[in-house]
Order: sequence, then C-alpha cells, then structure tokens
Amino acid sequence: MEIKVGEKILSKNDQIALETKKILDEKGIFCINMMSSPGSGKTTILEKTIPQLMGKMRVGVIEGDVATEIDASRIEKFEIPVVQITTDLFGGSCHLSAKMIADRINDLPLDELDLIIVENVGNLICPAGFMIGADADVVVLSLTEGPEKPLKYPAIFQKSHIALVNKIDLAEVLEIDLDTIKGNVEKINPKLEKVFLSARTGAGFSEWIHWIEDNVRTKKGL
Ligand SMILES: Nc1nc2c(ncn2[C@@H]2O[C@H](COP(=O)(O)OP(=O)(O)O)[C@@H](O)[C@H]2O)c(=O)[nH]1
Ligand SMILES: [Mg+2]
Repeated sequence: MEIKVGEKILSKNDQIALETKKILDEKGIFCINMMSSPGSGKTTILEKTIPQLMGKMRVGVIEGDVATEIDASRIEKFEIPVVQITTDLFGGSCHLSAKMIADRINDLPLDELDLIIVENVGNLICPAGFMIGADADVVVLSLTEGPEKPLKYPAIFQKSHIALVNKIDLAEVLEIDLDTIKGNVEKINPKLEKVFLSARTGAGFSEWIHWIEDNVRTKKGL
C-alpha cells in the first residue's frame, strides 16, 4: 500500500517534468540538470563555464539549495538571468522536484535563452530519483570525495549523460590516480562520457564547453 502511494507521487513528478520539457522543447532551450555532493565544485564550474559561453549563446541558471541566495549571487555577477530556489520552503528537501522547477521556470526570460543550467541541491542520491524536465543529467564528482563513490552511489552514474570529474589539480596531493576513478565510473556505466576538469586551473574546460555547444546546436536542429 505504502509503495503504491510512493509510485503515484513519483509519476506525478514525472508528469510535471514532461510538461516543463515540452515548454523548453518548444522554445528550443537545452536544459542541463547538474547534480553532485555539496562542495564538488558545481558553482565554481558554472563560474568558469558561463564566461566561455557568453557571446555564443544566451544562458540562464537555476540555483537549488536548502537555504540562502549565496550561489545565485555568485552567478549574478555575469549579468545573466538567474533564479534561486531554496527548498527550506518545502521542508528542506535534498533535491529539486519537477514542481519546484515548473513553478519558477517562467521567472527566466524563456524567449531569450538557448541554455538553462540547473544546479541541483547536493548529494549523490536523492536528485537522481527526480526528473525535472532537463535534456541532460550531468553528475559532478570531485577528487576530494574519494574515487570509490561511483561504486557506492551507482544510480546517479547510471542515469547521467556525462560525468564531470572535478578538482584534478588536487590529484597529486590526494594521491588519487585518475584511472582509478575512470575505472570505477566504467564499472557502473561503461558508456558514460567523462570529462576531467579543474575549475581552479581551467583544465579540461574546452571539452566540456564543446559538449554544451554541440548539444545546444542539436537541440536547435542546427
Ligand atoms: N582545488 C580546487 N578547488 C575547487 C575546484 N572547484 C571548486 N573548488 C573549491 O571547492 C569548494 C566548493 O565549491 P563550490 O563550487 O561552492 O561547490 P558546490 O557546492 O558543488 O557548488 C570551493 O572552496 C571551491 O573554491 C577545483 O577544481 N579545484
Ligand atoms: Mg553550489
């Protein structure tokens, strides 16, 4: 009985997500759902990514956190549209739901955007269970979390379209071999595309920027 209730809530979530996806499809907007543990470097990656996209495409950002507008204010300096969702209004949930996105998506100027990046609330578990209407799920794993995390939290690596392995500038000090992380990701999802990044030094960003550009072009049928 309890399981049936859970199923209904999830399917309602997915229904709302599909409605959001339809709106974004009609507008030709490519939408990325960025998920990770807190502190993996999502906002720092955005701070490095946005300037490299400006002038090539119009970008909007949705920031998700339990509390504060700290991340939205980090993005506002680029003078692009940004919306902060704080889940303390919804019991402090650890993920963004489709309804939270649907309720705020029109706060972004949809007719003036090519790309929306959603920075989800952080952990490697809950966000994986909730569609929000994005085209692509991006999981960020940073070296400081330890190389075995894909094995411990497989679902998010199974459903994602690309994995960003961040903080590679710390590989030496953390004594982590990037091939170990690569191997662990491949054990869970052999097909998952991986990009090794440092949001500190900028290493790996050209590959990530190309991935975004290709997908935005494809979404627009170009
Ligand atoms: N050394 C290093 N630090 C990073 C890198 N990316 C992010 N950080 C740091 O990690 C911390 C958390 O970053 P933040 O972007 O706020 O993570 P978020 O919670 O996933 O948005 C900050 O102190 C960043 O400066 C990186 O590539 N290398
Ligand atoms: Mg952040």
